[in-house]
Amino acid sequence: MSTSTNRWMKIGDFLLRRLQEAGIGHLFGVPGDFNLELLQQLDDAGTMKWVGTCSELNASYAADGYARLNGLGALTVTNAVGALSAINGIAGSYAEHVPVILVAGSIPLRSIERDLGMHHTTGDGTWNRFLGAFAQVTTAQARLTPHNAATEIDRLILTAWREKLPVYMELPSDIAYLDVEVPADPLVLAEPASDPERLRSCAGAIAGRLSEATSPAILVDQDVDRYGAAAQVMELAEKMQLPVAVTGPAKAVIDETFPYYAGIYNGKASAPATREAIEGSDCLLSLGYRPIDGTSGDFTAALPANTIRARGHSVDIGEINYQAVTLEEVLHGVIDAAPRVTNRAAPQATAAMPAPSADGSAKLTQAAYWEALQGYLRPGDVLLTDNGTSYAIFGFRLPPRCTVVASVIWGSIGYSVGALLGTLTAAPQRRHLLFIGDGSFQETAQELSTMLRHDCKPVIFLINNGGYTIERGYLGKSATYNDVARWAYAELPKVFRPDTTARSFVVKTVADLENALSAPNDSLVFIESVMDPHDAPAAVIHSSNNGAELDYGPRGPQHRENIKLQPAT
Ligand SMILES: Cc1ncc(C[n+]2csc(CCOP(=O)(O)OP(=O)(O)O)c2C)c(N)n1
Ligand SMILES: [Mg+2]
Repeated sequence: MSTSTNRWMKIGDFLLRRLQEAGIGHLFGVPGDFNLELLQQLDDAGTMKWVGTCSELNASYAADGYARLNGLGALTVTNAVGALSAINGIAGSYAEHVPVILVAGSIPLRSIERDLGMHHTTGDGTWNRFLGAFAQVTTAQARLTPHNAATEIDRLILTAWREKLPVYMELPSDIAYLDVEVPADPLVLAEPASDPERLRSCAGAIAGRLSEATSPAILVDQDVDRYGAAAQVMELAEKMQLPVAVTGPAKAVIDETFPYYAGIYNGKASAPATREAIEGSDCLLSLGYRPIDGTSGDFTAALPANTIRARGHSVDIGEINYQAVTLEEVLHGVIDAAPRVTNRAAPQATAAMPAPSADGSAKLTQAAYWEALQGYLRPGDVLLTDNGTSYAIFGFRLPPRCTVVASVIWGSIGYSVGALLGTLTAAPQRRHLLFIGDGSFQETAQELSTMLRHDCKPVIFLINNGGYTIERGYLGKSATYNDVARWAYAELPKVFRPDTTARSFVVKTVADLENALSAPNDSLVFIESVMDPHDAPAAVIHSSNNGAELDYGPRGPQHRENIKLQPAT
């Protein structure tokens, strides 16, 4: 062990201490007999807070939302039945580059060594199935033992933080109370320093290429947020007067009021000025860009030949691949090496949403809804969205210091409800707004009860349109398979917490909506807006229509007459 002084601690206590030293103040999850002993240690120590959730899936979403604002998140579940319920969320964290630590309280080591069949297993004497399952969707895994715990706990936490990916840790239930020798020093979350020569050459080459170009630009994807590099990107953009576009998953990573902010790049689905800034650039600095259908305008993205590709821990410039460089140090180096530019025009501001003429008594439409919500936003808000017509939030022009939490790549509906519990827990002083459809909400609705239990005060904007409208743009415009049961959504706060002070509204007109929006934020606000199943923002319909072509091909059923929702002509 590298530390000069060691001390003795129980394995479970050491794990909790390390999580806390890594900045994690809350543990989400569901108890079971294989993790109760760890929860008792948490209770006895009284340092970390327990946030029990209704389901492990929701705990995994909550830990993800928490990690997005806090830098790391954690949950604990019981063997297999809990872990496999959480695996969808963990895979989402993997796809979305979010560092989450899953502690699975597992069957005792004794049962493995003596071949004793246990509950919460497949009952066939196999012990490694779930480690194997999680190896597919985490960057590191371990089953703790008394002789590896001190090193494996540190390896997994540090790996999650450095890679910005989830990890899976099995804590067998019969070892949490065993004493082991552990380092006395706190865990330090730090990147290994870059190789000095590689760093100098790489930063010099980037600065050189950017300053030789006539129309250089920067493209930001979500890793810029994960690696905490947004402020540096803005500093570089300001120094060299470079337009900075972001991908959808990186919305709000660059402050949208920043003078060099150039909008959301998404291939041919971008605003023309944004597309020109990126595709017309003669030297593009791409930071973590991952082209998928939703970030490449369905594969119409065309980055310039002279594109520098920087990632968390490596950079590609022309033929040269730089290893042993970290994004933060590279950006520092480029800022230092680059000359200040003072004569380049700032990018054109992207147009704000058109204002529909709203008659207060008129039935609420999607157009009037999103226009009214644009005016509701405040600096510093945390905005969460799920899949569905609520994707319209990507068209918002955001005030300063807002954060957007969404799952554009993984896209598991219901994510945003669990994630909201996580963001509320991580940043209770901020205002949190959830934009969600009825179909998504029905997946994970019960976690609203945990928010009410802990007196959280989010504003929930739920669209009640009787089903999966975004899917109707692919197929089944009026099909019953796209319908959901009509719940009394606005009554749920009362169901989940009978003494609730939540303010609930059922909105049917523009005037109803304006009234609901004037409610103070001193309690949870739940705004259920009833809208037509065939009303959807044009951008959402276009994207669904394109998706159907990609998904089903030229012989698919989407070409039948009136089978999919289409833009009004
Ligand atoms: C776990 C999961 N199941 C199914 C889907 C497919 N899916 C994507 S969007 C969607 C419908 C969302 O409907 P709703 O939340 O009501 O939004 P709307 O478009 O009606 O506003 C479905 C079923 C998914 N993305 N994730
Ligand atoms: Mg819906």
